[in-house]
Amino acid sequence: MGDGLRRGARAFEFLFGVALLVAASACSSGSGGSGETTSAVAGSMGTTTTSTGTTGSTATSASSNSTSGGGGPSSSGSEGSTSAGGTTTTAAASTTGSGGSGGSGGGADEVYPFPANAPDEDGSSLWLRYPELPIPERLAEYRAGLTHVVGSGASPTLQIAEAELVRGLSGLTGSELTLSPELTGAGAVVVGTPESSSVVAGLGDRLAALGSEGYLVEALDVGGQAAIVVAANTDIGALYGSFALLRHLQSHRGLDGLSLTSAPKIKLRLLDHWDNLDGSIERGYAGRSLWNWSALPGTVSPRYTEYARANASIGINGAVLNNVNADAEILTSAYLEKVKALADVFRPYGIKVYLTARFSAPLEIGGQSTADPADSGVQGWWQEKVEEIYGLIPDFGGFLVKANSEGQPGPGDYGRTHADGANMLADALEPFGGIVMWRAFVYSDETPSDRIRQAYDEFKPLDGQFRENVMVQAKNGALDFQPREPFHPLFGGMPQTPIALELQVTKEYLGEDTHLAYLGPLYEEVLSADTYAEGEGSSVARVVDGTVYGHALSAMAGVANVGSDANWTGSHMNQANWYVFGRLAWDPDASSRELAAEWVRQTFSNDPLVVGPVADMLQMSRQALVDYMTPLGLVHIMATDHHYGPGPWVNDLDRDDWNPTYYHRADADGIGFDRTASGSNAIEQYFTPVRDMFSSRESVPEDFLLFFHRVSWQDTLASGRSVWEELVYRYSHGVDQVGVMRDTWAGVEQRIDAERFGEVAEFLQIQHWEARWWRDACLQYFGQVAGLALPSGYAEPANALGFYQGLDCPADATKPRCDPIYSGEPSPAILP
Ligand code: GCV
Repeated sequence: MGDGLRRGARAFEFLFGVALLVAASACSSGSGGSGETTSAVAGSMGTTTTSTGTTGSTATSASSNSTSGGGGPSSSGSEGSTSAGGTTTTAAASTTGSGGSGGSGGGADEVYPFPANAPDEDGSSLWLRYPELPIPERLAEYRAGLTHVVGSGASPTLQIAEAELVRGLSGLTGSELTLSPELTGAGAVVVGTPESSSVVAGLGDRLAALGSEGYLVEALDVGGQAAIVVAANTDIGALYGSFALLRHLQSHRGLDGLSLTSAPKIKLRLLDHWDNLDGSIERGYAGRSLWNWSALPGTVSPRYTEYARANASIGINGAVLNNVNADAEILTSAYLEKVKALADVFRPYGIKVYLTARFSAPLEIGGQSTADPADSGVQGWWQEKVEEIYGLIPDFGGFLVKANSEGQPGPGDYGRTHADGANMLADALEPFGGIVMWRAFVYSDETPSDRIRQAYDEFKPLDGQFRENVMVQAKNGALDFQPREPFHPLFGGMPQTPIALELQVTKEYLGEDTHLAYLGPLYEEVLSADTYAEGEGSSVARVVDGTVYGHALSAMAGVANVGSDANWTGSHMNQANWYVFGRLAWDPDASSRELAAEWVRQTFSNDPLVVGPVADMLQMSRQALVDYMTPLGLVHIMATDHHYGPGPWVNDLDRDDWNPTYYHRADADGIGFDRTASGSNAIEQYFTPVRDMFSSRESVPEDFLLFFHRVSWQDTLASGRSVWEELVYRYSHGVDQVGVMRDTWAGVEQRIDAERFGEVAEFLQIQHWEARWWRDACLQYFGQVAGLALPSGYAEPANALGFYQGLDCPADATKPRCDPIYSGEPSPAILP
């Protein structure tokens, strides 16, 4: 049982629609249960409705008074309604639970006052905000039921848990709670482990299933007094449990029958920082690196603690500190002292540090004449280096390596395989319990027939050759973090090797800091994809968590989106991607929609008129972006280098497979990359029946059509439209969806603070213009290649193709800002 955010509720909404939900949730009110089930009665304003076609072809509209269900993975109901006049809001029938039972709540049957003059916030508190409850009944319940924290302070981690509970509970109840070693009456919140607390020890066998990181949070009678116990086998489990309790309370859920039990399904839940030693961040859009290398180890910024706290709150337990395009200097003694200073800060939060290892380090900083992994001098150098690291950082996690990819050195430089290289490092780390995460993102120096085949072709034959402490780390798709890609065939493809899933949290290809694209649905789509490696049910999640092939090592890594910006992630909405990554790494079966709502509750408000519309808006955002950037399975048609704007016409880069024209292959006859048996046959890397599904024009999901098939412009799709007409429709629809998102956001004005409201509104405005830019540029280009004009019913592109080809932006790739491509309100792309 995870943290209770299951797809079951979502599937239920999908299958039966909102009308049934109203009845169902009315019946189940108060049960909590294993998921957040929500329903709504249509209100008089601002309700957002979502309906979805095939794999996420979403049509959403902000309507005045309707809520409709509809098919598809992103379908959801709304969470609330408003009374006429909009000064108070009421959740008509909302039943929530977060990992077990815990009473009704989360706004159920509660009236939210309009928050007059909510103080401005800069976003630095993330989702760890603990404002006093605005609902008098719930506040009274909390004040009576949460009176003091009981803890032993037996370790730094327990002290952090206790302090967080005191801080959170004091904030939420608006009264200063104390920490005491003993229960002093009703309403105690007891936190600890069997070693630190006799109350927890009394739970006996009930802790057995929690493992080394799980927790149990329960309302119990302790010596005749009502109490809440946060229990775990380990100190870090108790910290995770404390955050789980706070999440529950931040969502304004009841205390009655509270019972939350959860243990992570994935062992290593890591952030990979692509941070350079000069403070820049590759593909970072949130300012400079958090790590101030020149000031470390002497000056230890308080932000490091805040970073660790935020990660611990969502279960992240590791950080790779530096870029995979690695600088060997990080392994010098001077830098290792700095790394140690960070490791010391992170340790009590359960976070281990890892480093990327530049394969040529023995040559560059070690005085060796080679970096050949078969060379005994090189092996000895790595062994000594690893000993030095563990002398400073006894719980060092290990190395992440990018080798023989995009110009990085690697074992291939010496005629050795990836296994030879990984095993040499693994042998050095093994005595200390460290691991190697060897990246599968490789492509050869020669332009291949089909780049997406390469990782599988290169790694599959090595299956069984890696040491036990090596994981192969694959991106979610075989190309490169595109807005939508089919899952990587290496998931399930290497039975004898644990495969770590690498996701990008920073939005290199998805609008960077400005565009709103909540990545929960993308992650969910990948995790739930069935590889059929061992028959039905062999989802990517089950491969990654090790259950399909029985691996003990399991890992999910997210390329971090954090930096020195006050709001951490470059935009307020990008915080949701950090959050959902951590929560899905803990429980890869959780529902992205429910996690969106969970994040909104903590980050903005529990007002149903904020939670429902904003969670719906988040949920639709990624599909909207796919539609206005790369619909129907198009990939990599972004502009060169910065990857921000459109560049489908680019065809003059050094390598053929860097050119967008290589990927879309559009000409007068048709469009798409044939990866079936008549083309590159990349589909052979998938198991049957996935292979057959992708291979057949009849069964390939239209969202992947142009990824796997080359089709004529006149080819007819399920909608009855031709490929060209469907492209025009999807590009236009995506733009208009951003308009819906803008309007939805406008509906929460004054329900949250003005500062964050304004900043999000400004970015949505930019996104609307730039979605139009993407659409107009791509349709001009593809229309010209195909010799086809726009069908009637659509707005004409605002400019000629040459205008878009001549644009030169952004000037600063870390904060992409083009001159407004348009001004005023973008008109609808699909004409009314
Ligand atoms: C760190 C893509 C990015 C690169 C990145 C690379 C990788 O190519 O554009 O910036 O390099 O992926 O994942 O190694």
